[in-house]
Amino acid sequence: MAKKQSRKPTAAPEARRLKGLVVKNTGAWYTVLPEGEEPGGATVNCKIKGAFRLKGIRTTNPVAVGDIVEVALAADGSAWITEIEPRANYIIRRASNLSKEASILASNVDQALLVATLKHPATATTFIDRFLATAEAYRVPAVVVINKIDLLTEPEDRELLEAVETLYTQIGYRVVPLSARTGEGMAALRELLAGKKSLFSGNSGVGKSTLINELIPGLDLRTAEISDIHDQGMHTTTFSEMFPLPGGGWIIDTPGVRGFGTIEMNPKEVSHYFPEIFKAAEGCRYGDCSHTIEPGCAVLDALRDHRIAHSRYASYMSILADAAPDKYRKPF
Ligand SMILES: Nc1nc2c(ncn2[C@@H]2O[C@H](COP(=O)(O)OP(=O)(O)OP(=O)(O)O)[C@@H](O)[C@H]2O)c(=O)[nH]1
Ligand SMILES: [Mg+2]
Ligand SMILES: [Zn+2]
Repeated sequence: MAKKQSRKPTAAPEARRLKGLVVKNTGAWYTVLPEGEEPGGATVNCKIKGAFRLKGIRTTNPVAVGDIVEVALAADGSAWITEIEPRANYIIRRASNLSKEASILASNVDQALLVATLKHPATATTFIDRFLATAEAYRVPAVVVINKIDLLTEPEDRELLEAVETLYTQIGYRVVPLSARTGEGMAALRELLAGKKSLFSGNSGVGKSTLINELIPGLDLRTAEISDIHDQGMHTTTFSEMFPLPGGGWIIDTPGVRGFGTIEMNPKEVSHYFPEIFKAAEGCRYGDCSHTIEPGCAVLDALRDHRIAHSRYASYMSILADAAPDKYRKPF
């Protein structure tokens, strides 16, 4: 006897799934650009479900701008990130040297640009070096952008700019001095960014959002004058967001940061993230030389001969002291 085909009860609507790129992180929710959608096209706002953890590190944002994620769309219109694809790379920053909490600035980037200024505000060299060392640790190519060169009107300002340029260029970093205000140097920046996914990071008030407004016509990111009293930015940008560049490529604007606590590093590794110190260390008498007090230390020799800059060595010591506070002391 033929079995009578019973009609299936209407199943609860299956959650639809999609894959996409996280282009914005407000802390409360994430904006995802679905695969196949043009950059700048329609996006989906998502929450997260489940525990996403990086091995051994507590992060304030388990999902980061730049992540490729899987999203489940429910019938009621809500959307959840359910999975993150393995990241090609990422950059993490600890809120401070003592803090255990870290945040992922962005993932899957081609390069990380540190936007610095020599005046209004003046970026500390330790801040630059901590950023560069972190980028080295994550093998993300880093570039030093020096904005607001229109303010460098005094001869001694120009000398400082030249010294900073020479210092970082000699180590092997690309340095791009420019002014978002006058447009000087902007062509070099455009060339550097074309077709790439670039993270913009730096202190508050250095002009990250202003630069991005210049690069993307029609974009009107909020910017703000720096405080006269403290000569510091006002923390105008409050979340990370990725914008498509006309002609291809992406830029990630991030909130300005005060300090740059490096990720926990093994004290033995710290010198690996200072290319010129690492290179000089080949000549040290002892293989496990910490370059602090050892006899026959080629790094200390180079420091004495000014082949290694004091500011860089001070930054090295400061990260080393973070890595092993009971063994090493901060230089300042
Ligand atoms: N003189 C001069 N001022 C600039 C230049 N670029 C930006 N500024 C000014 O610097 C101030 C801060 O710029 P923002 O773009 O808000 O800085 P930001 O880095 O995005 O700051 P946060 O979002 O707080 O991290 C604004 O008043 C800008 O007009 C420049 O090249 N020259
Ligand atoms: Mg900003
Ligand atoms: Zn040494």
